[in-house]
Amino acid sequence: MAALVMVLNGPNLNLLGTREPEVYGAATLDDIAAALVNQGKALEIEVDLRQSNHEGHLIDWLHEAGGRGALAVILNAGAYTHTSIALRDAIKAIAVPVIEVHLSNPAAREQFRHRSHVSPVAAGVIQGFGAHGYALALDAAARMRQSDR
Ligand code: CA2
Repeated sequence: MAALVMVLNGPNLNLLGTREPEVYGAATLDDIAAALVNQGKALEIEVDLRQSNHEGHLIDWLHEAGGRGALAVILNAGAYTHTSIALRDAIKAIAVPVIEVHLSNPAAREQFRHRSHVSPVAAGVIQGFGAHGYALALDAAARMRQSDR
């Protein structure tokens, strides 16, 4: 059975590819999803990509990933990264490694983006590589599975 990786995206990421391409790139979330599904086939990983503008949806999906025994969650929590203790608690509550991804490099941006509530409970962080960061994260998830064997 193929391992499951859930790719969860937070607020405003539905707008990817339509505004601020100089910051977030030209790829849409559909482009990213198609590339990840394709990459996942080669790795025997089922990729389930979702986006919500609502914090509670992201929390429910993290719980779902835990319940389904996902191999990993790739999480770009958008601005909730910098504000949400509830997301941090949800990540801590599940026995699934969470790989934090950001398209931009928040550390090189405004001060309020420097704090992440996700990073201290994440398995690792990939930021600043645009849409390619998701591919790097899926590769990292696949390598986690190999190191379990
Ligand atoms: O760089 C990232 O991936 C971020 O998670 C993106 C968030 C931002 O608040 C984080 O600090 C870093 C914002 C996502 C907004 O997405 C848009 C996409 C296109 C146009 C406008 C917003």
